[in-house]
Amino acid sequence: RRWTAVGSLEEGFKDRTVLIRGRAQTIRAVSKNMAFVVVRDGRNTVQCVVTASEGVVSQQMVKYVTGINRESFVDVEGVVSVPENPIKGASQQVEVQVRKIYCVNRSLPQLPFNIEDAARSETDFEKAEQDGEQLVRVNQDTRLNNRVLDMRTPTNNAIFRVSSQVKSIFSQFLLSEGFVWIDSPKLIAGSSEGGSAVFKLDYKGQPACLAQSPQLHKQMAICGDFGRVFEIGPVFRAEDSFTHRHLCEFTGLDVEMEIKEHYSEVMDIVDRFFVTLFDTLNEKCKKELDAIRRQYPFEPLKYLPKTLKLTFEEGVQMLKESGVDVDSLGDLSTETERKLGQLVLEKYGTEFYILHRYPLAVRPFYTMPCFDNQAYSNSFDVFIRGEEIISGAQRVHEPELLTTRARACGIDIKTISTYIDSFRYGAPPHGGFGVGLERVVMLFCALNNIRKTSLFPRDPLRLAP
Ligand code: ATP
Ligand code: AMO
Repeated sequence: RRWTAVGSLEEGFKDRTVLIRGRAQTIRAVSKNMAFVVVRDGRNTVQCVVTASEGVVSQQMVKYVTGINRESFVDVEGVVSVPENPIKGASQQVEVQVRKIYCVNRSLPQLPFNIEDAARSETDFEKAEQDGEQLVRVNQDTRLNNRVLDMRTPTNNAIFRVSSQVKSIFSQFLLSEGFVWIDSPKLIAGSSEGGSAVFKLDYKGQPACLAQSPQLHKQMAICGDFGRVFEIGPVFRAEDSFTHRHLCEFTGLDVEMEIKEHYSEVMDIVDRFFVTLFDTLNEKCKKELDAIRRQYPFEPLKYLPKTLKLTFEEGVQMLKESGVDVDSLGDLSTETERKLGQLVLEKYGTEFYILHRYPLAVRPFYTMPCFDNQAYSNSFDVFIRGEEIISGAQRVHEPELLTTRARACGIDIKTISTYIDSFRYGAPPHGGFGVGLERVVMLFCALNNIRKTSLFPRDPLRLAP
């Protein structure tokens, strides 16, 4: 039997008999002789009309159709027709005049929420209010508690297709630049980043933790002479507070590479990768971005063909000139980062930029101090719409300095001794960076919460589904 995808149904199919499979999104009885079923297949929907007519469709069949539960899987055989008026509530502008319909698998009669309700935009709510109509709002917890249903909205379908593209473009770009795709362990003896945000566990009687990043092992792969490596993998952070941009588990896109002369070689990869990423997403994911925009409107990201680089000192200067009080050797708060994002946009016309030469005191122990001024470091953060998506740096490749720096940052040397030892047989100068996948998708699409771009988000209160 030949199956037709709902998304391909168009006027050219007029009078053809087609067989489609999808979910019964809505079922509406008009009379005992007529019912409408909107069938959804992925992101696309088509209106199917069931009309009782002698010898073709019985009244009994119309009754059967009205008894199908929403979200059940159905097979529909019917003839394509083109109505005179535009069809509201379906993506395809043709109808299917049903000849046969089978329920392949039933959904429960009561849904936690309707897919159309979960797919509404603010504009829909405003319009309904003007029309004196009452629409149902589906809150985030209800959605996340029933994530499988929530995934069925066109917006969510599109978000995770964009996310898939980001990983694909990332790996293709790096492979073409001679990087080797590695996998590092997630069960490790000591914390990777330091600090308290680490999940501790028992490893057959030994204390262990879940990797806070592939940091130590990606650097060890460089000591093993791979030259340039990258990884796509889970990153665990025992965050203990709620924000719109922190998860307890996220997907890290990590890069590490030998440096010949300067950490700008690493920033050059960031620049070229992200310009390629944004260009490709805008070109290849047009449909997905439009679908996301229909529910959550956003302006396309403003970026330059060559990424803007500012030093931390220049950033601090811009903030001070605009009247913001900042510590020139401290970290930037979330709010100050946002403010700087606005200032950069006004002055340089970009919402994507690199801020480098951070104060050493606010960076992890493995960060290389600046050669000309030890108060600063060969490090950088990268921002989209005023929020951080990347941290990166040149690393300390000299074992004695690395030990001193780790001790100074309060790290128990015993737990990272194999890491430090790997620098004792000659290590090349190197650097790299880590990107948070969920943040990139969230900020590229100007979404307001990282839980929207994580398929099954993990936060301090959520471990299921
Ligand atoms: P990274 O870990 O790469 O630095 P980040 O976005 O968590 O990424 P931080 O440097 O840790 O950035 O923090 C930047 C700012 O974000 C902090 O000054 C603080 O205001 C805020 N912040 C960080 N972590 C949390 C958290 N768990 N809860 C609330 N706010 C946080
Ligand atoms: P950092 O800790 O800055 O650096 O993490 C890198 C990037 O990961 C993302 N990120 C997060 N995303 C979601 N939830 C979180 N809790 C979270 N924390 C961080 C951000 C951040 O920019 N080893 C270094 C990278 C390196 O230097 O190579 C590191 O992990 O987008």
